[in-house]
Amino acid sequence: MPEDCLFCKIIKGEIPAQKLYEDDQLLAFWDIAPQAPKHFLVIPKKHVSGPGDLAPGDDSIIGALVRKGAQLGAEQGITDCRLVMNNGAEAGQTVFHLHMHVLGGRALAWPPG
Ligand code: IU
Repeated sequence: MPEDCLFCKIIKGEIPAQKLYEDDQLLAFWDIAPQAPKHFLVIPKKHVSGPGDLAPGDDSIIGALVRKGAQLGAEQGITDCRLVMNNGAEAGQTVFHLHMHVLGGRALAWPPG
């Protein structure tokens, strides 16, 4: 776990976040710069830098992440939502701790910019 990872610091409670859900494996919190009326992130507690850094043993984490993200979205009234992971800086990744965005509450354009 890198000392300077901001999401690891959120997990440890060293940086504040508006938490939506937490269990032993996952944490979900509202995005501080929402891009839609409802926008939260779901992250694994295990530090993985991004989708490209996943190992075969992490498959269950991703299953839980996607399933929980969709479930939380439905609970928040966005059954129709976008679940997205940016993989690498050119794809828009700015925090290098794996996270899935869950966005909804308005019509979302496709393709993204
Ligand atoms: P990205 O896919 O790496 O670009 O997404 C990172 C997101 O993390 C971005 O939407 C930020 O607004 C969000 N975020 C946050 O919600 N809380 C924080 O403390 C930090 C970033 I740092």
